[in-house]
Amino acid sequence: MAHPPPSGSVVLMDWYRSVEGKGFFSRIKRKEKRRIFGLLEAPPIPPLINVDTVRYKVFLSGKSGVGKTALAARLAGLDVSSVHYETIGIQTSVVFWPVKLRDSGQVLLFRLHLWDCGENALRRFDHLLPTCKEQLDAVLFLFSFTDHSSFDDLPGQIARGCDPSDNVVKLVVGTKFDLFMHTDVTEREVKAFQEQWAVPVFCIGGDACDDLQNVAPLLNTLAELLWHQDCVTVGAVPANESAVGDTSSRAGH
Ligand SMILES: Nc1nc2c(ncn2[C@@H]2O[C@H](COP(=O)(O)OP(=O)(O)OP(=O)(O)O)[C@@H](O)[C@H]2O)c(=O)[nH]1
Ligand SMILES: [Mg+2]
Repeated sequence: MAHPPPSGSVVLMDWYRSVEGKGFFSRIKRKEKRRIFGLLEAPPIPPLINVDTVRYKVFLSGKSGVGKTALAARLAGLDVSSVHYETIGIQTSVVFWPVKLRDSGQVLLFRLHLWDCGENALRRFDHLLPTCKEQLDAVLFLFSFTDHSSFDDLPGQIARGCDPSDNVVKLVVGTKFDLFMHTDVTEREVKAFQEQWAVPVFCIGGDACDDLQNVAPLLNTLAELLWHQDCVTVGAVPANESAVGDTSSRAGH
């Protein structure tokens, strides 16, 4: 994977708060909550508005109970179950997320197809992981702040989840950040991991109310990395044009 570009260098991170941004986000909302989109559905965009839709497949990886299904629900703006129901196969969902590119001012509608597979099902059925990895664009590697073994497992997860030569975008998400009384992973460890692996790390937790600002840093960064990766693939920007160091600013969101 190419080095991640500095945060906010490709997409406008706060655009969703602007008057123009709110107009676009109203297309993915209904009565102030996010709309649920089926696999064949898309937000209604009037024909005169010039917006391209770009499609990506995103896989959620992590130990059972780490919070993959909860994260998928959070990203889609849905309620999160407070009970752990093991996901018994592959569950997919669609998240639409508009962004504005910094350089061209073009608005892109990201269609993120999230693939969430129960970890125990993955171990039981060998064909599931290859299916999840087929034509994959990005992986969200999850660990839980309340379970150090899930953090220790990250390098193994990254090795299993993608091949070194692929162009898959990688992002790490630390869940249960709200359970600080039970935290088992220190910020110093997270920072050291970020520096060693040059992968952005996001901290997630708390009420999953459908507030865009809860998910905007993660979804904007995911969109930014996916778009940058595509530009590198077609040769529009050099692979290592940008710095790696900026990733540290992302932890703590
Ligand atoms: N407090 C808190 N609880 C969380 C968070 N994320 C997930 N949980 C809880 O953790 C439990 C497990 O979450 P799931 O999303 O079902 O776990 P999973 O990774 O999908 O597990 P499998 O489907 O078995 O692989 C549930 O009770 C969630 O409510 C979080 O950020 N904070
Ligand atoms: Mg699950």
